[in-house]
Amino acid sequence: MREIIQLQIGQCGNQIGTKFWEEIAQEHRIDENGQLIEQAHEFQQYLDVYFNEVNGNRYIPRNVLIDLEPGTLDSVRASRYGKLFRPDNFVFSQGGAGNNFAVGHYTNGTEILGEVLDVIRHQVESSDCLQGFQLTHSLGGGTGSGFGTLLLSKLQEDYCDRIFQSYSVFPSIKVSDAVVEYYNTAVSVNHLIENCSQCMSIDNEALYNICTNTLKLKNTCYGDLNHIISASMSGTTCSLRFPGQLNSSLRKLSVNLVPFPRLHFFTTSFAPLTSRHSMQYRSLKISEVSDQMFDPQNQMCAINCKQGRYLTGACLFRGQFSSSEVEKQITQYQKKNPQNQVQWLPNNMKVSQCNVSQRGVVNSGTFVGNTTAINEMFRRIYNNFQAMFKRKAFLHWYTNEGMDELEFTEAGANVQDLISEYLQYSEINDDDGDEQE
Ligand SMILES: Nc1nc2c(ncn2[C@@H]2O[C@H](COP(=O)(O)OP(=O)(O)OP(=O)(O)O)[C@@H](O)[C@H]2O)c(=O)[nH]1
Ligand SMILES: [Mg+2]
Repeated sequence: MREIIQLQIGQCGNQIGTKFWEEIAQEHRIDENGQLIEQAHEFQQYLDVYFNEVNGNRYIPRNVLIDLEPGTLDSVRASRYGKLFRPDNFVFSQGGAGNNFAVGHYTNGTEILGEVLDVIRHQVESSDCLQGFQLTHSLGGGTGSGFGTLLLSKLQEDYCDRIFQSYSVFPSIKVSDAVVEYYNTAVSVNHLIENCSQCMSIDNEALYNICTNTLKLKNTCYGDLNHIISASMSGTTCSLRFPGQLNSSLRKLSVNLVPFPRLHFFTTSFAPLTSRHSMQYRSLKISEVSDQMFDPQNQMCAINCKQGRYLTGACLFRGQFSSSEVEKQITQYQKKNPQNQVQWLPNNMKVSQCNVSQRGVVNSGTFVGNTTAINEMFRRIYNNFQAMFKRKAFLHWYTNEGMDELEFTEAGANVQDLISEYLQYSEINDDDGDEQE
């Protein structure tokens, strides 16, 4: 089979990673002890993409849970699905990275690197035909960002022909309190540009806005944000876990979505959005699902997609839709919004369908978009990074750990280049492309 190994790193990475496993275990009818609660071909045909079968009847996640402090992993172990994970796959140390990329990447992180690589190697060796790695982490703290990118670069050395997909949580001043988060983020993005094949960019700023403006929640907490993230992760991984032709592997997803190697940062959206404690009482029509999927307010990056163009996109509908209806919706959307598509990539939006519904909703949709509008999120990161860096504020915390100031300069320049590249493709229209030939 085509196995995926999931790596969850740091507090955020472990919290969203654990929610993801809860969600997909339920979709595949696996209980918290790893036993099947309902047997049916449609639920279990591709179980071995994410789960290892042990003793013939137990299914356990193929993942590694990593942190530089024990607290979050203790909570995962104590949670309802804690027993599902293989105890040997928890790797942690003491002390944490204290919101400092350099500690996760250059000092404390290096101490557990060998052990983590051993656990991963064991997983790789017991795989039949590994397709790649899926990483969950935040970019604002020290462990998910620093150790996460250290691990990515080591894995790239050993498994360079595999696909590396990350679910990376970008910081927002609305939900965090560390001043240096934009430093950690910019230096991490520098690595993600080079070492990641596809980055599902999850922006806490957008999630916070969804919770307060759309869902009208008071006192939004991480549980509320993570509920939305896990719904979208279930959606974006659906084509890998259930039968279907389109985007059925990480590699196909990359080939369909990444027209230029550096431009692999995607925004996702999910419809219908619901809060943790509410249910969707009404089943949405396909036109409603598709309208919501393309609505800027449903995007998980704080950007306005109407201000950019889609280079590529993948729409996945789940529920009881006919495939002709599904195709029609997307063709209509593209015809109505030509200014938001690049015209020089024909057939750039792929549509797929899965009959197994997402938990709690009959009909739903997930959209993964590669839009030039994402430059807006990178501009926010760059501006916040640069405001501190030009004054060298807080820099000593990083250089004291052996990090070179030059890495900051390079990271800033690389993020700036990325912004320019997105803007460049946003501006090319059809005629320009033809004239150059
Ligand atoms: N959406 C979401 N964001 C989170 C969560 N936990 C932390 N964050 C965000 O992640 C960033 C902080 O990173 P953490 O994941 O706590 O840090 P870490 O990777 O454990 O690294 P250190 O604790 O610094 O060693 C901030 O931007 C937080 O807002 C979570 O459960 N969900
Ligand atoms: Mg932490």
